[in-house]
Amino acid sequence: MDNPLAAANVRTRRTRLCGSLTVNASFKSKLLVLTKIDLLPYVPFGLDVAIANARSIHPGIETLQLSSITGQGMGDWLKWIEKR
Ligand SMILES: Nc1nc2c(ncn2[C@@H]2O[C@H](COP(=O)(O)OP(=O)(O)O)[C@@H](O)[C@H]2O)c(=O)[nH]1
Ligand SMILES: [Mg+2]
Repeated sequence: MDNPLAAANVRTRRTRLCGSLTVNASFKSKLLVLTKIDLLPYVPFGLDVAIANARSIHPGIETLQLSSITGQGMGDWLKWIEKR
């Protein structure tokens, strides 16, 4: 696809219920933060597909998975910010 933002409007493989995920993965973005990761067991969201789609647009993009409920990923996120 010519337009990376159009290409970023991805649909996960797992279900249509999830709708489309608009990945803000323009070529300037350095990090894709996937939030509310604790909900993954309960919602039909294709995490691997979403990341693969983001990387297909922006191969170098870093990703982090966060949860403010469990704290998963928070330390890594703070480190990411501190590096900059
Ligand atoms: N399960 C879960 N809920 C969250 C998390 N972070 C925020 N929420 C809840 O999601 C709702 C929206 O929160 P907000 O911070 O505005 O997130 P946004 O949806 O990204 O705008 C609120 O009810 C929050 O308590 C998370 O990591 N896990
Ligand atoms: Mg909000």
